[in-house]
Amino acid sequence: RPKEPVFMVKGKENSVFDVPQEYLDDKYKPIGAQIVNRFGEDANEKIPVSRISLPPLGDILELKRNENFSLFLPKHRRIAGKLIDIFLGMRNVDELLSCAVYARDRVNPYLFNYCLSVALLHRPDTQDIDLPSFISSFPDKYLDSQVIGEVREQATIVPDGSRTPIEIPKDYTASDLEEEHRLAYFREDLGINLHHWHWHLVYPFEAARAVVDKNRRGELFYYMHQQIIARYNFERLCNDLKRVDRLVELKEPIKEAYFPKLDSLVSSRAWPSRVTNQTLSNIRRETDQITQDVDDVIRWRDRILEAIHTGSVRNEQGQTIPLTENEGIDILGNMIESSILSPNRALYGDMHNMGHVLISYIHDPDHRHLETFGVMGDSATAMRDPIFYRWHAFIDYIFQQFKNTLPTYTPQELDFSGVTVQDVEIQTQNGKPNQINTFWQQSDVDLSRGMDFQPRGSVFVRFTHLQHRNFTYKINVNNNGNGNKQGTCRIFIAPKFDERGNPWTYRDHKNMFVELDKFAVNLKQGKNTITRSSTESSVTIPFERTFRNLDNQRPTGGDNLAQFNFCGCGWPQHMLIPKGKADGFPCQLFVMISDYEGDKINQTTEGACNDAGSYCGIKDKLYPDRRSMGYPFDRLPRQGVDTIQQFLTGNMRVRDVSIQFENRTFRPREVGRN
Ligand code: CUO
Repeated sequence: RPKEPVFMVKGKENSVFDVPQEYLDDKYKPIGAQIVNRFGEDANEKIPVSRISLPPLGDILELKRNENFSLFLPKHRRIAGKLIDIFLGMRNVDELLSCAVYARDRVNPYLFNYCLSVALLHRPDTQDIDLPSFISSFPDKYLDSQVIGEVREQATIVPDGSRTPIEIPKDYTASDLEEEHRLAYFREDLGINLHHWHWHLVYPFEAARAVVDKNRRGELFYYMHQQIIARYNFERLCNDLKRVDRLVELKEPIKEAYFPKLDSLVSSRAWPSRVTNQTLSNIRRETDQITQDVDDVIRWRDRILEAIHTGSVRNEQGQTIPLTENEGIDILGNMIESSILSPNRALYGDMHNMGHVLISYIHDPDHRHLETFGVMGDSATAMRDPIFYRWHAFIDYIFQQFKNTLPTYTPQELDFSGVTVQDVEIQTQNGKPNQINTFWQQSDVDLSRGMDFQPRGSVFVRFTHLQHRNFTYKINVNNNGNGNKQGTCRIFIAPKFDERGNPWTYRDHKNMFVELDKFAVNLKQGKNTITRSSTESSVTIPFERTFRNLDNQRPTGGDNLAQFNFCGCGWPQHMLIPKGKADGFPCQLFVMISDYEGDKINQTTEGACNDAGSYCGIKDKLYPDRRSMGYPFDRLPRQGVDTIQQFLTGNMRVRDVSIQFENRTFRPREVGRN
């Protein structure tokens, strides 16, 4: 049973809450004192919990403590919304603590953790409270169930100080007989799954309006997932697989199988698997209060496509809202996902979310086997499954349909008069120019916060992940204008050839460009040399932040803590660069300096977490770039442009680079150790 700490109190890991007797669950009331004694043995502090008038939890308790919890299920979303409101409604931190302690012992642990996390992210008075890393609260959502068993065994038998890291095998969910398994290192990467969970925590689609309605959140839903598909396709080409097929025939058998080999510590049940060639069915599951036909999804798709091709949507009042060049994509993002900001959920439905639900119940659509949902039903686990990418490729196709209706960018719009990118080079210490080196690396993560065992102490697991050598971009820019200029440097990378080994046409190539970095530059008159390290990327967060789980990993100073929670969102730095190939994978690096006049947002981002803004935005701020997300690759090319070379204006440059993969595993970094 996970222990999901109610609050992480810095330096107070050996503390217990002094819980008022009436807060205890009925079954524990008679033995309340014994419980306190048992868990208080090695406590060095009892944290007082004030008595407040306790809120009725009502139907929040309908989700039993040993069930699984999914935000994609309308019933679960509804009760989550209620619990978040309860937590947000507490008048001060003291009341919140008291309420959380009371709810903790009654409410489903996943539901509790999610709602408290959302509340802590959004309450002004909890900005300095640290959210524990989700992997240390719920390791069962990320790790092979056999490893969890070994962790428990080691924690019980081996004294703290003599424990050695437990190694997670690199290939545990399938063998190479399954060609999709070539991508397991990407799909099952801990950092990627943590990013995805965190993104959806920061951008919930249902909660109080003030929580959901963040700047351009619909557009960011489109762009962050478009980039996931671009990155996945890039990895597929590196592994001799073609781009992912979108899931377009919803009534045909699905050939991709997936056996997650995860056990839920909360339900003590295995996450369901999917065998090959299963077919989606209509869902009738009374306990989950859900009835959903596959045909509904098809109808929603057609209505959404109609809106795209007529250029407007109909809202609930019957008014017509145009899908404009700038805001249309944001409306569509909210409509397709859907979020409570959708202009009309009755008409355009809940397409993307219900796709997750239909797929996640494919093995037991009418609950006759009493099975819960598969990994597609949870944002913490969905990216493990190959079907995730087929579903999101379908979703992205619809967004692209809209983008294809927009006017193309003219050379005048794209250009930055007087500014010429002369050259760009990738430099690695002691390495070949324009070559990026990738390899395997092992790292250790402490799981002890999510496991309830005596005696306490750290238990590390060791996992193997992709990694690359840090490198530097060196960009030579000429500013022939009068005086200094400000620009935004936009760096992308894409494979040079398609899956047949042919050069791309621009129409396809543009969707393959993966954002690597974006940053403001000051250009003095004349020649400029810009150098930028790969570790500064605007899409990633450092390894330590993805896996932050010990206090010594935290940034120092109270001011930084507010940023810290939000900043758990970010693509993991170790996955910035796709795997490449042993004999070098040919790519094209793209650099553009756009005119800051067209990019700028008047705001300060001082003190706010702003280092993973490209996929995550910036906490409590506007999205830090005025252009459409994905610019300049978000639209069809102008007439006459068939290749990336023809697309370029003077302020852009493309350079051939290669990603060289070395099939070697480097020794562990000791993450989270003193
Ligand atoms: Cu992130 Cu489908 O939205 O999982």
